[in-house]
Amino acid sequence: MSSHSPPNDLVLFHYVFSPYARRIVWYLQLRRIPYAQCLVPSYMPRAPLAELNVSYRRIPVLAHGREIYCDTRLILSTLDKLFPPSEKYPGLEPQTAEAKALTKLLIRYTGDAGIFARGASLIPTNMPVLKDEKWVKDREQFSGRKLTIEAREKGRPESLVHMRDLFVLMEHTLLADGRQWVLGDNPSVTDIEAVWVLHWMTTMRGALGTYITEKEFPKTFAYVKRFDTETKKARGEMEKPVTLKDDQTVEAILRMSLDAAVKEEVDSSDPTGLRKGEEIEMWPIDSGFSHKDEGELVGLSADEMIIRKQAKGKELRIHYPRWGFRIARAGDKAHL
Ligand SMILES: N[C@@H](CCC(=O)N[C@@H](CS)C(=O)NCC(=O)O)C(=O)O
Repeated sequence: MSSHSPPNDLVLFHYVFSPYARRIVWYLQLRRIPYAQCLVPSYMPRAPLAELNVSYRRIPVLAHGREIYCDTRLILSTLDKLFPPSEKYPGLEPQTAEAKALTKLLIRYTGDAGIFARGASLIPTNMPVLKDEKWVKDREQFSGRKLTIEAREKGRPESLVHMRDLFVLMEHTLLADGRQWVLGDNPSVTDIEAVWVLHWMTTMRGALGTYITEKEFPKTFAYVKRFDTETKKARGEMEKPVTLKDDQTVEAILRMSLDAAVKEEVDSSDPTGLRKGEEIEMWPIDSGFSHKDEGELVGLSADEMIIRKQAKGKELRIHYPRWGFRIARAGDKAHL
């Protein structure tokens, strides 16, 4: 294997302090799935993604060969399909119907119901990143809101109260009986959905102030530490990710194949009425919405939309989930 051949054809675009990206890094570690990574800046522009003609601006993004997957929920479900549980790659999927439902609802709660956004508003105002004008401008464009220090300070009490709700949920329900992991004896993807915001908040000095403490939430703080130890142990037991430079990343991805297992099917009963081969635009609804990917619609189901694009004369396919995203005919102003 040359150093430019990503293990398992996987390249993860991320930056190390992205809480969303950690969800994927932990998943790959806990399952011992080797991968390559391309470390990108924490704000735009991101040259290798631009060269690949990917407009989506959020992190992480996962390339599997020339298939580009956006959004952690779609990335996780795709990895589940690509790597069914085996001795080599132990499974993390919840098994019972209740556990599957809990897992889905946890990400709706932490992601869509705003716990992550509350966390972002709790980044202490003395953090260097909030003094970096480029970063602040970038995030204002990303969220569509002004990010002044005064507004952040003013919003802090409300955000702390909302954040506390997550700690109460963990301490007094999911971990109340003293269990090690949400589903019992072993870590699962349900723990990733439960822990990611907790981990981010408890490891960021000053984020929680004196309102949310280890003294009041001992089981929850111990759980986060246990998860951290477990993922570090897993990391030590697997191949280190291969880190590719920007040009190596673009070259490696364009040299790999499209995945023959990806079906180009457009559901004819889809309520949008869109048809295969139409030129469409797709974009996220909640943040990063000014970056739209345009291309030929080749796949549409209740869970996923797929377009075909060209990058440097090569075809690639970009995959978005349906949840939290919008799709429309290119140039159709009616949806704006
Ligand atoms: N729903 C998305 C959210 C991803 C997200 O918001 N990521 C943050 C980083 S943690 C981001 O992209 N921030 C703006 C940026 O890095 O450009 C997912 O599940 O992947």
